[in-house]
Amino acid sequence: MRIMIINGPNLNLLGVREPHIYGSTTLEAIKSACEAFAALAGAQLSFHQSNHEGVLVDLIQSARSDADAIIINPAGYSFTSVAMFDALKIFDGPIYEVHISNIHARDELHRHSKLSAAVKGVIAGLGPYGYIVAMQAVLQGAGKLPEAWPEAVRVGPQ
Ligand code: CA2
Repeated sequence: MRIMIINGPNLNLLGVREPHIYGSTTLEAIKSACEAFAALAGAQLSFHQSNHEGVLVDLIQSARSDADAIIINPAGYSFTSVAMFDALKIFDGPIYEVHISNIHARDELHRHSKLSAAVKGVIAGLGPYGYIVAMQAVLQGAGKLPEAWPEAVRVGPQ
């Protein structure tokens, strides 16, 4: 299973600015943890960040040939980007939207993601661990969690 993780604008500053909202974990630390989880779960991972909407659209389009699933934290573009919405709509595989903070508990500007209508699931408010949960959800949904993992994790409630 090839998973592409895409991060939007300003997330390169994670852990450096506004730790009271976004915590003290850097994007590099999130990348390392996602790589460790991918290795454990037997998945392939590519991890990206860009501050540019067009580059993010190109990445989403490239996932059509390079990935089986997308995990995206669109950051500020969540609330504005029709171009990213359109690109996500033409991806065939599962897409999970991740937000480190609970966007539903934020101010009006940060509350309604335009992109959520184009994704399978939204994970918000779990901090950086949300990325790991999203990877687990992708693999569980595809029946690709390792056989050796406990049924409660691999299958969940039936
Ligand atoms: O909680 C999230 O993951 C967000 O997508 C982060 C976005 C925000 O616009 C969304 O409402 C929720 C902002 C990312 C900005 O990242 C910064 C990191 C450090 C310092 C300043 C901004």
